[in-house]
Amino acid sequence: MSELPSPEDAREQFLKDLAETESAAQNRGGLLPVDISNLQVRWLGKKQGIVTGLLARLKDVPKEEKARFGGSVNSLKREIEARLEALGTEAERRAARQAEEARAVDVTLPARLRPVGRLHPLTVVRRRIEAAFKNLGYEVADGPEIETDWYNFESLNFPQNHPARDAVDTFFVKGGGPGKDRLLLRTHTSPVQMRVMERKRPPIRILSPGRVFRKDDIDPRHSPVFHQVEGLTIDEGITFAHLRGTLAAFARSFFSERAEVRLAPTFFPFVEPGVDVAVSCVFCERKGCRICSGSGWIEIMGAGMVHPRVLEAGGIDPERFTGFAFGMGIDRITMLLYGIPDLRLLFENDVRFLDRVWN
Ligand code: 2NL
Repeated sequence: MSELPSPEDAREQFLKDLAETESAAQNRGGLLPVDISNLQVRWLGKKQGIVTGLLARLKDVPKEEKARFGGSVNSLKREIEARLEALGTEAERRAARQAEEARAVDVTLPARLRPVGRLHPLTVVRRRIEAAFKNLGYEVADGPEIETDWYNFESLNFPQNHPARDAVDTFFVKGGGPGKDRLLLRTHTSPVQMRVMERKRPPIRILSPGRVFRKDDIDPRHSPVFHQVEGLTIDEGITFAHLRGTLAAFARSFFSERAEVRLAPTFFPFVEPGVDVAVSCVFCERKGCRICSGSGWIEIMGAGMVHPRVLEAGGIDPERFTGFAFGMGIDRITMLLYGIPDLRLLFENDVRFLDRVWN
């Protein structure tokens, strides 16, 4: 207690303390509430406050000085309270203004650029295929990825013992019924076309792009998830010539004005006859190169005249109507067009791959 100053010295000290606090606060724009509360604790605090200490010493002051000493300390206390009160109000306002300014938007700042996404190469190719067929009058149709055995196999004339029906090739899903009602992940998009046949009378011209599933081990050319586009045309008087003309028109619009198609007989359960479709190599114009393995031709799809039993399963009279269908793998065509060496790049979603410009 003995180190306490006289009320007069205390007043000088307070003014000095205040001046120092103010000058320290200058680079923050002035006194803030925290400075005021620090001063309050230092000078008026109940435990360590200097003025509080002076008041406590009143009892030790000789009788004849008590009145003068007490008066001085009290007036010092009121002066400090008044100063801190006024400065406190100012500090509160200053703090509120600073918070407001911190929230304000600086319209002169450059905009934060959002990274721009791109279309996936499979999307680019699918849309180009769709565009080519839309020009020929086709409409895009959609359907479920979980299908029944009926729509995926039975109605499409796949025999009971066809290898595609084997659990080795197909993902079966729990919860379906027995036989035709068994549930599975579609192995091609043909079921979409079966469903269209059921509800729509010819003429039918549809395209069914989509994700399909086979139980394959993953390697540079295989994936359990891949993509397909199938197409279907049904009307009175549709012949194999329409099939050939349509696929040739597609090849010219999708690959090159000079592209030619070559058909070779093959077997698919849902068509008769069936053909493998090759396009003249767009890279070497049939001279033979690395991409077409020197043959000048690239196999891009399968096709054929819709089997009468498939028309019948779709509720369409095969005596009156005929049709053709085709199917191609989007992934393979995408890899071919862009020189993508590994199918897995299409599914891993590595931004260094996706950020390339695909068009
Ligand atoms: C291929 C072969 C093909 C079909 C798909 C089809 C669909 C119906 C009826 C008849 Cl609803 N056929 N689709 C026909 C022949 C071949 O695809 O290699 N796809 C990647």
